[in-house]
Amino acid sequence: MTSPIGSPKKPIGCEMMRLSDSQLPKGVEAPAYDRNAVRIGHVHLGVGAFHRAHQAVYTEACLSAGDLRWGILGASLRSPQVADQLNPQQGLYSCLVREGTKSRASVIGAIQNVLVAPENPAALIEAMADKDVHVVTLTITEKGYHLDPATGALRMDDPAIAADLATPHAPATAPGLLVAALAARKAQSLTPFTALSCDNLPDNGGRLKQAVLDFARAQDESLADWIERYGAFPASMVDRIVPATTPNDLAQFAADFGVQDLGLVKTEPFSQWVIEDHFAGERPQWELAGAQFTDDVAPWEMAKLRLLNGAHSALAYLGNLAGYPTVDQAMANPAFERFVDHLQDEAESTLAPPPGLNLAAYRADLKRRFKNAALMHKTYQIAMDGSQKLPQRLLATIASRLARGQDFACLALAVAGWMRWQAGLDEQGQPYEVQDPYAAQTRALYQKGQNGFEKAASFCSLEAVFGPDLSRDPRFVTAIGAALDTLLKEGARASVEAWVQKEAAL
Ligand code: CS2
Repeated sequence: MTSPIGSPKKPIGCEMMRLSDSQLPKGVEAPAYDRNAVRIGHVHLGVGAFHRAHQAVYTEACLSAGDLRWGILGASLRSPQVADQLNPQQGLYSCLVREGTKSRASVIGAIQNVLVAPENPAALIEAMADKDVHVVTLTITEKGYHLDPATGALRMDDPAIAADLATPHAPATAPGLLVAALAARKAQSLTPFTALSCDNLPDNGGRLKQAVLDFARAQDESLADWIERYGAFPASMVDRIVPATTPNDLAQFAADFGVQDLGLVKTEPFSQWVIEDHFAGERPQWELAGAQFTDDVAPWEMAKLRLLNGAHSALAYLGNLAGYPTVDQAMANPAFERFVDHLQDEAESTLAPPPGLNLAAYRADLKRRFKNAALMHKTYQIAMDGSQKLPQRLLATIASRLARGQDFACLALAVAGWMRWQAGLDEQGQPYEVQDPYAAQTRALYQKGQNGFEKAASFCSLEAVFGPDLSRDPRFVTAIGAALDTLLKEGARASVEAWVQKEAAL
């Protein structure tokens, strides 16, 4: 259904019914297949908004096409929030696709049930060890892999991993849960499931494989050998902008459609999934919803991380500091739009796009997507976990440019924006929370040094983020120092505007 996004038509009473099989929003596309006949064939770890607007929508297309083997069992690895939202709605939720004044909702039925792993890890392990489950997808965010950024190996000294190794039957981490389920499959003489990472990381399949094999090897060599031989960890590139659902979104949906949907997700029309064609067994026909299967995901992933996510992180730090709460608001300042163009020029020069990827068209599309005001995508949301995001989004691009002797002025200002963000105080002196696993360390690093150069030098010593090469490269440290110094003296908006003016005068 297409309807203009209007103001609430009626106040929301507490008597409003929850979305359910018998209480569907009027005029909205809903599952036409028999949900009672659906079997669980796909487990997903990290059943947040992104999964619900992305992989679950692809799986929904398979169910709608009549292949009822692929119902999803969702799992939350931390909080019961999503289970509380979806289970009372029999797993149903609406996916609201918004652009400009247009909005189209559909009810997704692919998720059958949501488990909360910490409440009952054994139930989740048992579910993943079921013979009908062939695919486990994951969106556990960058930090969910517990890998050492320098060596790429599983961090055995990480407290969560150490705890799981001590109690392998009640694991809490994704590697621990996957290995326990794979061990249970081996014990039943089943084949492994395919473990498919859907996180924004280069070589996400390789990273997941490393985490799982390292964990398994620490426990049982023969189990690790079996996983290595028969398992599959395809890489994948996922792309869809899915801002966190807000209380306003929920209220607006209830007013527009007359039902309360606490599992609502909002997203954009664009969606892409490029998957390495390497599976251990059967898989859903996700191509029915447009997924692309390929031998080599890496160039797709690199283009997306450096062009989309790199620009996103730049807009998050510089835009938020400049006083723009959302991406589209930052993009409405022509200087920020121009700055993003230049940052993407710097990034594009480091890419070797795969056949089928037209970078000019992709970038034009990105501009439109970033300007989608209906999404209200918060810069603060994107700013989270920067220490985990910076390496693949901005730093690898800088390393490539340095290796060719090229400058990286825009990328440098973006990295300086991240450093400035770690202060936890905006340019008006208002505090905000820096949500990042390294927040305590980066705050301390920010306090060191009197000016931008000294502060940048102190940050660059953080090898877990910058890696040994950039950390010690004076060209890098000096360029970031100069950018941070300008940022501290002029502020984010003036720094971006001045940079654009200087560039235009060249
Ligand atoms: C964003 C991504 O929050 C972030 O870090 O850059 O979630 C981005 O919206 C997606 O990768 C788009 O596919």
